[in-house]
This record gives sequence, C-alpha cells and structure tokens, in this order.
Amino acid sequence: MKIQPLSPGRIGAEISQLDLRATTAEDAKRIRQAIYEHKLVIFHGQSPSPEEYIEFSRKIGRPQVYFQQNYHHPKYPELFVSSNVLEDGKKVGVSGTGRYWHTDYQFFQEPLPLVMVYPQILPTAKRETYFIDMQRVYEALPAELRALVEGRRAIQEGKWRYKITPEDIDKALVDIVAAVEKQVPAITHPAVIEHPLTGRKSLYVSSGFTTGLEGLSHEENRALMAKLFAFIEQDAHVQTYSYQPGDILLWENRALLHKASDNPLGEPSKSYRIGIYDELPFYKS
Ligand code: 7UC
Ligand code: FE
Repeated sequence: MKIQPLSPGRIGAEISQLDLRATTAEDAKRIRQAIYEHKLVIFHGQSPSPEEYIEFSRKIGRPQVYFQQNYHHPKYPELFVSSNVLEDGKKVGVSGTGRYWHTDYQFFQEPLPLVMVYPQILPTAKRETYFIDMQRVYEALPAELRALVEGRRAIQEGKWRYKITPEDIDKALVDIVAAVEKQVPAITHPAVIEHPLTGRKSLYVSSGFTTGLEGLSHEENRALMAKLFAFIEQDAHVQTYSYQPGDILLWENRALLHKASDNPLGEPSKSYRIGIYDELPFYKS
C-alpha cells in the first residue's frame, strides 16, 4: 500500500497498491492516519461488492445507518443511496442529494466524522464532488470575521433540506415542516471546532445547514452569514474532484465542506455512501 499526497496546495492523497477487499488491520490504521493528515483519501480501480464495501468500512470504523429509511439500499441499510435510476421499476434511494455546501450530519449532536462515497453509475457530462478545506479557511479568516465567530455556537438545522416523500402527498407544508422539526430539532455546535487528534481548528459552519450564531439577532445573523459564506465559498477555496469509474473517496467531515455536482442532462447517476464513526469525539470540548 502506497500513500501519495496530491500536488502541494491540493487537498488529499491517493492510496494505491491496495485492493480494498484485502485491507489488513495495519492498512486500516495507516488509512485512518492518512485521513487525519490529508483530510481526503482517494482509491482508484476498486470494485468491491456492496458486502465487501461495507466490510471495508467496518475496518475503518463503525458504519452508520442513516436516520431516514427512504435513503437506504433495500438490502443494505448502511448504504445511503443517491440515485435517479429505477430498479425493477422501483425508486431506490433519493436523487440529487447534497448539492449544497455542507458536512454530513452537521445538524445532529453527533456529526459523522468520516464519509465514503463509491459511485455505481457515473453520468458522462459531469460527476464531481467539490471540497473546501475549513482548517485553511479558519486560518485565512479576516480578523473581523474571526472575532465574531470565536467562542460562539452556531445553529444547525436539517429541516430545510428535507426531501418530500410519497407519504407527504396531501399533507400541508406547515404539517410536514412541524413533523420534520420534531425529528431533527435545531441544535448547536461550536462555530470553531478543534480536531480531537491533531488539535487543528476548523470553522464549522456551512450554508447548507447553518442558519446563524446563537445570541445574535435575526438581522445580525443575516448579515454575518452572508459575509461568512461569501468568504468560505470563494472560488480560490474550492477544489473539484472528477470521478473515474472504480474510484472510492473517503474524507473527514471535521475538516472539509463538500458539495455534489448537479446533473445538467439528467443522465443516470447512482452512488453508495457510507457514513463512518471513528470512535473519537467529533471535536475537543
Ligand atoms: O438529501 C440530502 O441532501 C441529504 C441531507 C439532508 N443529509 C445528508 C447528511 O448526512 O447530512
Ligand atoms: Fe454530503
């Protein structure tokens, strides 16, 4: 197994000379270290079956089962399926997930430390994931913005990203929103988090899930969030990853924001995601 950082200034490292199906405990340990160091690791030319893919995730940590069943693979609940492809005439998973800046499970008390994505069907026009390194963003934050976020808690809300399901037909929006709010009430996390192992600080907010800072007025939050997200999402901070068949990506949610590309031609697209708990606290408290 070989670990090769991408060119300087780029997020991530490629891991080669390893068939994921044959990962040893020693390999798994080195992979975890590489994730904490490089934030993103990339495997090429892989073809594990769903069982083998889940088996690999168990060597890295504890695979999660997503809180909403409509995202699950019908046979393997650990697989979060993002797909627009009917199987046996039936809808499987949810299409067009995560096309906004976010980190997974940011709106839960226990966010997902690691996330792995294994595309099954790649559209031809575009199949990309975009990343922003929030440790670097924190370090580059203008003093005026840093002073506003430091020591504050950020409010995280999942409800605005809820996807309508067939069961929602004939329901009023107000009732759908109330039910979702009950399931995923707004929570808070520190706006700046410290990595439990490396101690590095990241700015832990995203335009996908963060609606404001605790203790600020609605107007103050509107102005501050607009400034913060404009700074975070500037082109110079964005790194694009374009998938090749056989790629598997595994990254750390503590340090990176991500966003899925759109599918402009509506081509078939399908991927299997596994969220993984690494059994470390998400941040130092
Ligand atoms: O459909 C989606 O964009 C899924 C999103 C609401 N949650 C992903 C996650 O793990 O936070
Ligand atoms: Fe995501």
